[in-house]
Parts: sequence; C-alpha cells; structure tokens
Amino acid sequence: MISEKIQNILNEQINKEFYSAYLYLAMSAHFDEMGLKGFADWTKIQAREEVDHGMILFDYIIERQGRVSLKQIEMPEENFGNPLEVFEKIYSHEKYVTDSINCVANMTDEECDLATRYFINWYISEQVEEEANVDDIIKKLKIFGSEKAALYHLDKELGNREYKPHSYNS
Ligand code: OFO
Repeated sequence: MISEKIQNILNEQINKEFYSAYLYLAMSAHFDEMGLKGFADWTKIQAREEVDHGMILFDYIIERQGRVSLKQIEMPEENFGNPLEVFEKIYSHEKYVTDSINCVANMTDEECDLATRYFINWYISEQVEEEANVDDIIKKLKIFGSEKAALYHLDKELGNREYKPHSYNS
C-alpha cells in the first residue's frame, strides 16, 4: 500500500499528464489551422502518449491499494505562434513535467517507498527522451524554419511518427 503523501503526489501527476494531453491537442488544432498536417499529427500522437502516462499512474495507484482522485483539468492556451514558438513552449512544458517527476522521485526517497521509486524510474527515462526529441526539432526549426521548402519537408518528416501505446513495462 502507498502512503497518503505518495498517493497525493501521484494523483497530482495524473492531472499534469492529462493537462499535457490537452495542451498537445490544442497545439495539434493550431498546427492543423496553419495547414501543417505533419506537425498536427506529431502533437496529436504526443497527446495520446500523455493519456497513456496518466493511465499508467491511474492503474499503479489502484494496484497499490490507493485511491485515485481526478482533479479539474486546466484549459490550455489557444494561441501558440509559429512552429518554433510552439516547440519552445513544448520544451519549457516538458522541463516543468521533468521537475515534477523528480519531485515524485524525491518523495519516494523520503517515504522509503522503493516500489514507487522503481515505478517512477520509467517516467524519468521517458522525460529524458521527450526533452531530447523536442530539442532536436527546435534545432532544426532554428536552422531552417523560416525557409518554406525546408518547413514542408520537416512537416512530412514529423507526419511519419507512429503512435505506439505506452505501458509501464515497455
Ligand atoms: Fe508525460 O511526458 Fe510529456 O508531459
């Protein structure tokens, strides 16, 4: 069984993951309006991954005989700017999520909860991957994001992303 402190922080993390899904969906709609279908697909797939992140936490709380408590999801903004501005917002959001996951890890140490510490390691690795992927796209956008032909090709490249359901052990 998990402690109340761990239960609370995991429930807060569920909310942050579902907010992330909302944010990426809003960004996807924004890209769609701009006619950037590949960017729209990439962010829509990211939204689905964020739902997976939330559901893994949801299932874990239940598995550990805790109580899931779903909080209100904040409304995301709707005006994100050009592709580089959107990805810079994504990067700073993911850094915020990384900090939040690190706080969960710290709390598992404080509570001597080794099972949750082991569980949260998956999220720590996932954040490393997410920040790196976004940084890679930001670098490309900084180099040639203002050239229409290059943006067209990047849009095609991002459109190749495929959704792979995330689960705790994969
Ligand atoms: Fe759930 O990793 Fe992004 O926010």
